Amino acid sequence: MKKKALIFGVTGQDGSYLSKFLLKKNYIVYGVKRRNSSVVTSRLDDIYLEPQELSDFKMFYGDLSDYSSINEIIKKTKPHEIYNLAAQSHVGISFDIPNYTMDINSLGTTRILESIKNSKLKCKFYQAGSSEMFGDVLEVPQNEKTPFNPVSPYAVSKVSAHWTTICYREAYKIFASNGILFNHESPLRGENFVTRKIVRALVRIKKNKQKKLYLGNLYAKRDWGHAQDYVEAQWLILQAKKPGDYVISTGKQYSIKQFVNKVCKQLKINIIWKGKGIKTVAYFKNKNGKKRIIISCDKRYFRPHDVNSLIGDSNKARKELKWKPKISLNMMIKEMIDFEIKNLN
Ligand code: NAP
Ligand code: G4F
Repeated sequence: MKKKALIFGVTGQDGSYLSKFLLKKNYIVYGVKRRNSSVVTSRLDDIYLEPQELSDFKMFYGDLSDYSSINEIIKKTKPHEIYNLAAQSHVGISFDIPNYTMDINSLGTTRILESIKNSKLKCKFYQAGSSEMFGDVLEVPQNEKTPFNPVSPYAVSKVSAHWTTICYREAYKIFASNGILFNHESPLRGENFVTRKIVRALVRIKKNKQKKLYLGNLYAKRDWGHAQDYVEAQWLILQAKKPGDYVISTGKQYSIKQFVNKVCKQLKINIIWKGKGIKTVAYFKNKNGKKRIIISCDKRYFRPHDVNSLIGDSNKARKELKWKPKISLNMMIKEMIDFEIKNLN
């Protein structure tokens, strides 16, 4: 009998990679999408095929704000594994919509766990936790024992979901595990996250389709991996003998400025940085020696409180789950550049 997986947040970056990963492993995959005014299934175009009865990938409408939809879908599908990837996942925007972020990310997780508890299903649960929970970090590098110190509504909502997952594991003996994933990117990353925004803009600047790129804090450092490697970790976490919590990271960190330099190097754009803080700019020098500014900072992209430095220690996952990242940052940047060039308009 085929295993059945249910994915909340299937239309997002990770949802799309995880669906394809699980289909390759011969699972039946049920995805939950929320109602939007426009169609948002482009990341799933290659697997979301009609008629649904003949496909191992099936879609349901549901919303993490709506307990009855969650409960109905779980009752109907009786999955062996549930992946909760659904979230208001933008940290900067969580300062603008804090109540919504808390409702979906924190209470949404409680709603799924309540439904699992009430259904009495023997089903495993994965919660998409985040390195952002470490916030103003209290230890370097960060591992499963590092205390959380969240500094955004997003991070607070994820800390709440993390502890709720542990609470249901211990109180009701549900196989419920937390991934504590550091930043992971891909060509399918949302356009308003910094890596995709940078790659897309620099490709467009190179091809004379855009004049300038505006960014926020260039000095923040992140530990960036590839979403394809990280969804494998999500699956491995649910294949472990016992439920638990796992940090997933590469163990290397770069600043936003260093990321820009790496992209420019691959695109053969010569840039010269000048200035400090919000006054930092990057010049592009053309063949005739003429200079023009192609990158500036804009107040709009700074956060009320930013996380300055994240770097993970994923030794537990490497040892217990035999997981390790396979795709390097440079390989990922190349893939992201190729994708933008192919889809240039
Ligand atoms: P993403 O691309 O933003 O995808 C989020 C998904 O959640 C989308 O499918 C979105 O649907 C769905 N969603 C949002 N609100 C919903 C609601 N009210 N009801 C049901 N679904 C809803 O995020 P991602 O990068 O794939 O990340 C997946 C998960 O991992 C998120 O929980 C994120 O917070 C967490 N995480 C991500 C990273 C990372 O670096 N990518 C690191 C650590 C943790 P629409 O398509 O309709 O918007
Ligand atoms: O790409 P970002 O928006 O990702 P952030 O805030 O690290 O959050 C992502 O990773 C988390 C894991 O740690 C996830 F939980 C979360 O769901 C999301 O996937 O920003 C990265 C850094 C920040 O320091 C930000 O201030 O880049 C800085 N930045 C500078 N300029 C910018 C920009 N971020 C964005 N989005 N846009 C800018 O123009």
